[in-house]
Amino acid sequence: MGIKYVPTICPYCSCGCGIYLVVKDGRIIGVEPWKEHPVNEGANCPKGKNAYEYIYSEDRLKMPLVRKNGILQESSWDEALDLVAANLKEATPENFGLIASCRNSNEDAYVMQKFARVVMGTNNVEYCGRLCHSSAVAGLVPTMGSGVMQTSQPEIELSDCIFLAGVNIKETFPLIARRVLRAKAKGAKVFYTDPRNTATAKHLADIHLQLKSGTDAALINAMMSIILAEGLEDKEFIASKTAGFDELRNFLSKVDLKQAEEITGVPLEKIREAAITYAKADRGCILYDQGICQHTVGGDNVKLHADLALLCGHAGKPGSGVNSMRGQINGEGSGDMGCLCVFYPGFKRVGEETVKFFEEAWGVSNLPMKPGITYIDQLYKCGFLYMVGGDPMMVVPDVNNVKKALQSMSFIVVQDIFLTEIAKLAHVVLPAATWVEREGTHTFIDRRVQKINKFIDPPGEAKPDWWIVSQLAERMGHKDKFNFDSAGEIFEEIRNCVPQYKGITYERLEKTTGGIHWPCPSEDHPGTPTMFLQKFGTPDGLGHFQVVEYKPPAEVPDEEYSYFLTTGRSIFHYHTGHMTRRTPKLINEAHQGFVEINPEDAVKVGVRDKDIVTLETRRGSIEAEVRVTDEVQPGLLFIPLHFPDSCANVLTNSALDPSCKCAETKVCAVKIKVKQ
Ligand SMILES: Nc1nc2c(c(=O)[nH]1)N[C@H]1C(S)=C(S)[C@@H](COP(=O)(O)OP(=O)(O)OC[C@H]3O[C@@H](n4cnc5c(=O)[nH]c(N)nc54)[C@H](O)[C@@H]3O)O[C@H]1N2
Ligand SMILES: Nc1nc2c(c(=O)[nH]1)N[C@H]1C(S)=C(S)[C@@H](COP(=O)(O)OP(=O)(O)OC[C@H]3O[C@@H](n4cnc5c(=O)[nH]c(N)nc54)[C@H](O)[C@@H]3O)O[C@H]1N2
Ligand code: SF4
Ligand SMILES: [Mo]
Repeated sequence: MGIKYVPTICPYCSCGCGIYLVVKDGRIIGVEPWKEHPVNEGANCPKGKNAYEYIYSEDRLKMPLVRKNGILQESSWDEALDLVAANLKEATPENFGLIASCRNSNEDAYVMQKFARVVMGTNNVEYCGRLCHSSAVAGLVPTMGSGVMQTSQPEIELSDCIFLAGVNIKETFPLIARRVLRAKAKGAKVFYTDPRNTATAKHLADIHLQLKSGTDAALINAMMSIILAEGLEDKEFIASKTAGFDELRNFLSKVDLKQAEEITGVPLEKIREAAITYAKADRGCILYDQGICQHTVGGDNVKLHADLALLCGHAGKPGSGVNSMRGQINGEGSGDMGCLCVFYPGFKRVGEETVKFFEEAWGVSNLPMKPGITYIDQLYKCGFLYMVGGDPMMVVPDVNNVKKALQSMSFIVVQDIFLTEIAKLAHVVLPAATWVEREGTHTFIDRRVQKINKFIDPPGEAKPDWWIVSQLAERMGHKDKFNFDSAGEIFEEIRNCVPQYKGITYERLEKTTGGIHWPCPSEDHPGTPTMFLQKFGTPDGLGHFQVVEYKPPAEVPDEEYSYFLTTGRSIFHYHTGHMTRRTPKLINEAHQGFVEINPEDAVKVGVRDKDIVTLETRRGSIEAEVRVTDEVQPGLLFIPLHFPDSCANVLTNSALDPSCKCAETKVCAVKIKVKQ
């Protein structure tokens, strides 16, 4: 057999870049650029350039594992699935939880939630979007009617003022950073909020508002108050397209700008410059991410950014809006498919009408009517857990406590491609096929649905996620509702239940490079790159202003824990690092955990580059290598979340945002000392 160049999509972040994989004798041997792909036009970040290597890692799971005499041992599929089915039959709708994966295709995710609802009779089905973009729903549904990205990636280039709110885009969405650079080349101004002086601050921002951790609300209220004082609000837009302005104006008239300067630590002149630049822009575009979300006030922060856009009329046009940057390859799709405890597929909220719709669509009765419990609650409250492609032993705050909760569960089944930290605690581990070892669709950041084809075989007996869960459903007496022979059959069922996907077919996707943006109501509809062109998605079609006061984080430094700690990402690694740490070129760039500390603080603590320090919070302690850098401001430390040996989430605070149950992983108080 000769060499084939197979077009596909990068498996990591939600940009959805095209790549060619070079395949020889059924094995991938390289990555080549795909120049015609509209998302990235042949460019890729280091992860995309090395996209496939992890799938050939020696330690890929190849057979199911069953715990016998305390040890996980290889078994047949029949033995493993019978055991899981027998255990799950003991669970009740209240004490069973299923956490689906952002690695799942839409087809996988759809079958997962159907399993939870039809077979287990529960809405306890979630995915990692809860730790990530749940605040988009809490903040954008009341203000604009939907938590999705509002403009498409290419349209960002049309903007003349881009506000990067808590998104280190240069490292986390490198191919969108390229769009920002192109907009800048045409004259756009870029401002950026982040307590760290990141690559984004250095390479993209014209104005860096280097605020203190967790003070975004004070900053945005100050910006809005300046815009009103200068008379720069968009009066016509406010009058015709919004509601609730008078309450907001009253509240803003009392904002004390000097106090805002003190709270945020940002000079007032800089706040003023950013506010005026944004207000005067023709198309202001807010791109936001975890820097404003992972807080006890994440939902409130999102509301405030929506207020700012409404005040200046920056929504409902290409290259504008308040854009939630869902980060995972299927971060949008797993939510669209209903892997959320309050939403059935198509964001149909749990309730009588929705249940009636799905009972008819699926030909079943008694679907659960009561909202389920969220990701972190499932870990603490359920006795039976089905964990698919994700690792709460690394990504959920206060890992020491998570471990205790998991160890006290009656039964855990993990479905992954590697023996992850949570898999090590499981009773049964099921081996999954990766993204190019099965067929399916994914929905990327700008609601762009793209199809990924199978072109290599999975190792050993690894199987597609949808196949595994369908087999389980069959063993639990529901074969007729899970009788799927292919991903294509599942997609047809999705099209029937999810109106936003109605007009998207496999055939259309095969013919379209770069996919189709939902909503796409019919097969002759071109898809919808920009949301809210005519009106907002709220019941009355108006944008609704919200009044939000600044509240400090749940935990701030004191005498004993005297530094702020924040956590996040590096360009070379992906979350748990289970995939990127198995990629030689990426692990060479960053091979172990580290803590960033400002040069002034390094002198105070008495540490130098590469020293090992102990970091301690009220939850636990870890060791990490020191990196002395001006990327963090004095008083702030930063740790990436990618390394189990210096696990950031041993330290983080499990305080939750009451509006969406997202955890405050962006700020807590920490102590640093030289390792004894
Ligand atoms: N390389 C890489 N890329 C990724 C991922 C990855 O793991 N690795 N993950 C993907 C996913 S799922 C997601 S959700 C996105 C996340 O993308 P980002 O949100 O960009 O990633 P983070 O590094 O978590 O956080 C962004 C910034 O928030 C800042 N920050 C901390 N506290 C505050 C605050 O109080 N206010 C403000 N304004 N900023 C603050 C941090 O200093 C950090 O630089 O990335 C996606 N892309
Ligand atoms: N402290 C702190 N914590 C955080 C964050 C933070 O910024 N700071 N960010 C949060 C955010 S935004 C997110 S999105 C989460 C991410 O949290 P997770 O989703 O748990 O992290 P990933 O590394 O993306 O997990 C992917 C898993 O899927 C497996 N996998 C890969 N392909 C497949 C497949 O085809 N099928 C199956 N079944 N498994 C597969 C991988 O081996 C890996 O275990 O972390 C959250 N936690
Ligand atoms: S930007 Fe995202 S999708 Fe594009 S190559 Fe990098 S990781 Fe892959
Ligand atoms: Mo995320």
